[in-house]
Amino acid sequence: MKAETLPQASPAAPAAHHGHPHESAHLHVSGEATYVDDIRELAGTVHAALGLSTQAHARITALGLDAVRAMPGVIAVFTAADIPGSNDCGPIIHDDPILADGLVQYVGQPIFAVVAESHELARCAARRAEVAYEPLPAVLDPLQAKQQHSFVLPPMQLVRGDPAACLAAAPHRLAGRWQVGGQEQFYLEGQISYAVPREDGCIHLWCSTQHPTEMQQVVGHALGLAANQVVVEMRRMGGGFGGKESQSALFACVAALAASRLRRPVKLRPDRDDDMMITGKRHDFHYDYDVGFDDDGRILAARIEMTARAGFSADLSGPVATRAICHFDNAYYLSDVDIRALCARTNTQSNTAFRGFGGPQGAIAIEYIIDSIARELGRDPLDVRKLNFYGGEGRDLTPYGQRVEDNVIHELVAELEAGSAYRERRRGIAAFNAASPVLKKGLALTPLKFGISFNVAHYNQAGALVHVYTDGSVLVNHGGTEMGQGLNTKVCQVVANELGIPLAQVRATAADTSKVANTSATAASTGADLNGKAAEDAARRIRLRLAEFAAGTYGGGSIGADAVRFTNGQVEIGETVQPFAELVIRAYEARVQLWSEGFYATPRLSWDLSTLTGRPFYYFAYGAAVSEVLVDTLTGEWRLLRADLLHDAGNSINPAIDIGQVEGAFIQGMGWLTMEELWWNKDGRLMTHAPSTYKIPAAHDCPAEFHTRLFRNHSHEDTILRSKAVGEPPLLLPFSVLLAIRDAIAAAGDGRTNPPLRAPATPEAILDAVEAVRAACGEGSRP
Ligand code: MTE
Ligand code: LUZ
Ligand code: MOS
Repeated sequence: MKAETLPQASPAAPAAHHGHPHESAHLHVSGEATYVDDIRELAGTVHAALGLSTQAHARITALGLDAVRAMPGVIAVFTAADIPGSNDCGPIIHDDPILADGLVQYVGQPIFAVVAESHELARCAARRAEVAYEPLPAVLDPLQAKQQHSFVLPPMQLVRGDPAACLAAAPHRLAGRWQVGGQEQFYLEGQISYAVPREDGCIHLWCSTQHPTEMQQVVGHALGLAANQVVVEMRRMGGGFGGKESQSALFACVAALAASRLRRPVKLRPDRDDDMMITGKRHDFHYDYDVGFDDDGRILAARIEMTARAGFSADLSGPVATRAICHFDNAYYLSDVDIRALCARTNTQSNTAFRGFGGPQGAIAIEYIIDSIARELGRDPLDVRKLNFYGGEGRDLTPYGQRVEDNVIHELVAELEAGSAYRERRRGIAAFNAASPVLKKGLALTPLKFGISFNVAHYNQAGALVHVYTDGSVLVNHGGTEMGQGLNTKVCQVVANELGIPLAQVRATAADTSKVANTSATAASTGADLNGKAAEDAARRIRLRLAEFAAGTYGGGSIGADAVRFTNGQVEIGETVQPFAELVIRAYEARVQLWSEGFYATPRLSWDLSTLTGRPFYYFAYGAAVSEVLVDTLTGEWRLLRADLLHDAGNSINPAIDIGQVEGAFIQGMGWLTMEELWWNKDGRLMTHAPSTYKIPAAHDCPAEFHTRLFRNHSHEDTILRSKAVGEPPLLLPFSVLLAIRDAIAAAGDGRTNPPLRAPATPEAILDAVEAVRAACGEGSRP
């Protein structure tokens, strides 16, 4: 694989804007990194397993647990009746039972928990339950739910201008239906919670979660404890990808319930199959669209209704649908639009956050539409895209009323178009296809614009705690969680940069609700933006105190605190230079406070949920990708031959980590759009619940030619060190893979016929589309 990886920064390199290794890289590769299941178990630890519903929708008429209790090694069985507080772990709307109470709403829903001496014994015992059900009608298809007006939330709608009149007046119209599938988060470390009872009814919980504060709250509510009785600690996750934003809650509550009832440490670690059967995934989306455009392909009006599979409860479906609505525009100015989103209630897992959080599902719809417009008009899709970009007179207002003030999509796409030799390769591919009846190549360039901030304004805050010890070493704690994305590395870089000391002198500790309170989920890509700023604030307070002390002590009365410089581990006070550690010890002796808290709240945000208008995002991140594929039109198999990615991470805090995020998101999004397929049987049982039946991309799916670069940019806003969030936006880059496959399929016909290619574009979907194109173009186009 050819990848332009940046040379790794030496430890002596400046802390910020250099590709320092991930703070735990040496622990990851040696197996020493401690995940929750690696924490040495306390004496008396017992293990829980969950008993799951086998029915999609039913009343429980009898819950026979005697055989479970009778199993050797079983210590206790708990049901909803044992929960002293509220039987609910829903993040926003309280419709998520911890354990089903009389009613089951999907196959896989936990009904009871069994605690035994070992993990294996608990799992075996759980299967001995005899549950009698009275079946109820189950809805397994979101479009059927829509027909029945069965939603978990009221429909949402955003209208601007006069889309109906503009559609009627448009010279060209294109209407259709389309769909993209859901996606399992497939974190390598599954869900896990380990709860330990502490004195006076308190609980200490190690939980693999992106949201320690919410775990603290739901455990408190379930057990009837005050927040100050529950401590949640999270050193690192083996991936979260949104799947541990809210849905770590059920496991946290069950482990804590059992620990508090038994007064013993309890670990709950579902295996992969149970994890996939229980937890929600990315929402699959179903679209009905109607667009009007002119002869060049400029969109004059658009109407879209998006139906998302919410599953049996609301979970985060509301904010996911809102983000989908606010990303239907992607990088394009849409003057007259009608955008609707429906959260369909189905008797399946409750869908939740997944990298992009509805943004990808919103934006891919307009990309599919533009791709269709271009083929309809016989133009290169890139030209139609450029024509519709934000920019120019009066073309910078999003449908939700936020002005696009930091637009770089024109420059970014121009750079990628030239750097990837898009036009030459387009010609080469046309020549290849003319001579190749079975194997067809396809090419696509897709842009992205992604809004950064939680679309719930009050989540956009963070806190941090920085300790400077008397040897000059520094410990930072902040409200964010590490899931492999490099957040701790970046926060350490920020603190080192602020104090002017080598990165090696700064260490980050586990997220801990007893150190920084009332944290937000590490989500919406805001981890570094929020916690970096909070940590910078804390470090700055210490630096200012040190500067004042240094000026007073060494400045001879002539140097102000603001003239004291902190660089390279030294402190310069005019002509006097003190090693940082030396100044620290002197300051300690002078009784200067050497630790501080810090806080940050994102400015300039406003959002009116009733009208879906305001300024929900602090800024936008941009990017674009070119993908080239080779499709076998007889088997539906395909390969990604080359990908060129150009992504805007602002003035990146850590270019090496950010390139890793861009490449990872690209391949993960490619999996979503081309390989990963969720399939429920007619009884509503998810049949793709293990790696044996659910295919995620692997190393060999990376293209042989893989060029990833960061776009040279500075954030327009006062973001942390002028960087931009990078966690989720590049998940939109692989739109180019799907549309390159569609381009190749179109070449199997007359090139002007739009292949009806659904996502995921599995070989079956590809063959269906090839057949449809060939049928539409007549027998003549057969090889
Ligand atoms: N990268 C890794 N390695 N593991 C993850 O679980 N989650 C993604 C992204 N990158 C994830 C990841 C998601 S969904 C989000 S929202 C962001 O990281 C969260 O971290 P950040 O805000 O610190 O970027
Ligand atoms: N909004 C958002 C949210 O944009 N991203 C998120 O991850 C999120 N999570 C919870 C609530 N709103
Ligand atoms: Mo990411 S889906 O916001 O956890």
